[in-house]
Amino acid sequence: STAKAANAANTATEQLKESIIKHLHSTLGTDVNKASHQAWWRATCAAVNEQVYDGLRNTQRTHYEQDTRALHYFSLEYLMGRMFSNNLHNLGIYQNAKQALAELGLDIADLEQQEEDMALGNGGLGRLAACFIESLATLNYPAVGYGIHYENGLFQQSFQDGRQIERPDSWREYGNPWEICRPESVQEIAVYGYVETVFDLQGQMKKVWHPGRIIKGVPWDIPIVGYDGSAVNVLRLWESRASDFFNWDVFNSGGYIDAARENVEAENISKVLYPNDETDAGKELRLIQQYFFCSCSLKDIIRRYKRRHGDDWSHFGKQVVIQLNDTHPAVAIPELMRILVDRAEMAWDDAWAICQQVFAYTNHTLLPEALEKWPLRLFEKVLPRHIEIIYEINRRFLLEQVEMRWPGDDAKKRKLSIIEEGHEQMVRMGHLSVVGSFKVNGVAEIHSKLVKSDLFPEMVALWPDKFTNVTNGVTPRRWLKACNPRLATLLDAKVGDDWPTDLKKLHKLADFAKDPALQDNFMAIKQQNKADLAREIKKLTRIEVDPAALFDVQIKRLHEYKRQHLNLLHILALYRRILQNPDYDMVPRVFLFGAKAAPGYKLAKEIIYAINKVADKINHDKRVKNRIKVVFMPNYRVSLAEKMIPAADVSEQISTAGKEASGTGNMKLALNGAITVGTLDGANIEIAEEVGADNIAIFGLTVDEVKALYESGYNSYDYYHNNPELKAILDWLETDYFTPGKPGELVAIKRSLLEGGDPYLVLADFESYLAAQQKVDTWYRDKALWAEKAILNTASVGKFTSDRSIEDYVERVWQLKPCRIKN
Ligand code: 26W
Repeated sequence: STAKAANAANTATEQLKESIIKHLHSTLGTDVNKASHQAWWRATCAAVNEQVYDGLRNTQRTHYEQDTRALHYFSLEYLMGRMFSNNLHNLGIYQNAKQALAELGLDIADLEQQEEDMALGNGGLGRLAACFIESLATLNYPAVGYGIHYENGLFQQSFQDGRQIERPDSWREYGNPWEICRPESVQEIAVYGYVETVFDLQGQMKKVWHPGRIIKGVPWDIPIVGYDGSAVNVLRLWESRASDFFNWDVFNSGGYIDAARENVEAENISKVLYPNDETDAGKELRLIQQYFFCSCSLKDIIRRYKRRHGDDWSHFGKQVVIQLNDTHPAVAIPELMRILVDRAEMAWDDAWAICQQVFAYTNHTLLPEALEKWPLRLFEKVLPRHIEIIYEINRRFLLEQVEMRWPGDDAKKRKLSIIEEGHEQMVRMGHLSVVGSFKVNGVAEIHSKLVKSDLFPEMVALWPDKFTNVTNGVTPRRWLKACNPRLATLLDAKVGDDWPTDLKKLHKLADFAKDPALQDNFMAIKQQNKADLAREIKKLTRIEVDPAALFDVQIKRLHEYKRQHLNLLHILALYRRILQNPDYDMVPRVFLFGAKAAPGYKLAKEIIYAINKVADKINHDKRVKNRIKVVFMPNYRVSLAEKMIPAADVSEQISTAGKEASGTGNMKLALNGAITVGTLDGANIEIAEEVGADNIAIFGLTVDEVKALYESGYNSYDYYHNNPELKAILDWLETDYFTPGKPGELVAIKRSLLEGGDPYLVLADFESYLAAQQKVDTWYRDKALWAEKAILNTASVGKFTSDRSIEDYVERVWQLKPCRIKN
């Protein structure tokens, strides 16, 4: 039977080879003798797509025949990264493709690098959506992801003299082999205009929306391949276009130039992803983006439903569930109400009952500046009918729920109203989402608790069962099997090759954590991954690092609450100790950063600049004798994360307790054998529970201690004056030591930590952070001890597969059944 298997593999490899050559000729129009890596990559994608499309057709046919209940994931962001190696792995043909390409004289790694990242997201929230749709396909759940087909994804980052420069990301300038345009499923949506009140023949009052503009939505489908012969679902992304029909009268009235201008405006809607992470931009175009894709997607869902059930709405809530990825798509709630009440002429109560069966909402952040609020005037201008519907939702909510529960309590009504009163009235999208949904979840245990206690306590009093937790997860297919093939091969041998779909199996590894043979293998793999990354670092930054040093990694969006500047203060403390004591004994460390700052976030950009300037000084200081290297990797993105994570020894998860909803990078790094230095925040708490206190370096104030400190009146100057080392390094930043001839260039950090009041308690956690780092240094000196801890991290984090998150959603929220795909 091994001979049979080898034969089958040979055939698969031969067939792939033939198909690649066929596509090189007939799809790419080129020849083996002159094809570039780009052409070979495209030909290989086309060959792979033959199998992807078979799975896609089978899946769609099976779902249609069985009329399955399906999940519809609504998200403004999908951070997919590259699709090539994941599609190959999930189809089970990676080794065949590698072999086929080798026989054609090509290295599969060279082809992989040809693909632009699909970076249609900012950070955690967008990457979570990508992991979830992959797990949904793997677990055979009927599901569609809906979003926007941005022409430009998250900006590309480079550094000029240490400062962040942004360039547009035109990821599909030369086309993208993974997407299929579906002109047959175009939708039209309306914005602006006014609402007229009319009476029909029976004297019934009706609202008629006369739109100001019509926009066309063109769907692009990205097939999402499940692992190991399971479903192929779709991610459907909408591109905006000017609607030809509507503009006819503008043309006819001689307004050719005006019509052309309007075309540009319509096409602007899907032009660019807003690069803000955790700050609400509050811009008109952003609201239109949200409405555009929600409306297109709802119409698409309803079209598919009607194909089966016609005008009978009674099964809609049984067939359709919609998950709102944060409040960004919350406008879907009044839009479905509009469709049901105004278009389908349903009674309000019946329509509302359907909405409440259909929507569920995930909260991803508690930061006040990230909670979306729209100025009521703006909302009214863009969506005049929807604001009326929101008023009515709010009126009934305040009357039937709030007044019933707290009679005569106006303060409660003010606090709970979907419309915030004040100098400028605002629409609170969080409130709308909670009122309109049947379930609300946070993304880690602690975060879900805080959603209930701090964000929506009264809503919990009204509807205790509405609130739940689903701890985030990551797909082990991308974040272990594909990105760390050496470790994946070792795991296949040690625990069996079904760990990618049954990640708890990794726990078998724990029995061998003290076994010197396994320790040697495990650490040799880490060493090779570090050598690979060292080469990449050299290529990208010209900086030489020693793969034998400890690799300390902080990769995530740049934000004060994530405290990259706390990491910087640690680096400065070590550097200063070396200058004061040339023989200062420390394990050599390479500090690696990867982070993009929102283009308008001044202090975040100053932190990048400071890290780059300090890096430059330290990396060139002979006295350091390579005990410290600091590298800020440019243009951090999914494909770079895939190179950094397998090479990490230490994972920096150092947010102020209570601020990081979950984190998912923490899970990826631990899975690949990195040891976490972290606060008791987000999923760190659950990671600590899984790996055990000996295998993680926890430091800093807890959520309760943070609250108590704020309440008692936090004064960061106390820490500055009481800790001479801390004072010295903060004062250092004000000199011209790191920016010769330009004193004060790095003062922004010191200012925010002192005059600015240190809102994220960096100085309060400094001492405890340094102690945790000292502990890590001590651990690392004992090779066997470190290996054991690293192995136990990989062995213990099976809980954090996104397959488990999806099963939790299915059980607690979605109530779906898996659907076996028939060939
Ligand atoms: C309106 C502007 C805006 C844009 C994006 C506000 C907020 C966001 C996201 C909610 C930010 C985000 O990505 N949050 C992260 O979500 C991850 C997935 O649940 C969590 O792991 C992170 O802790 C959380 O910061």
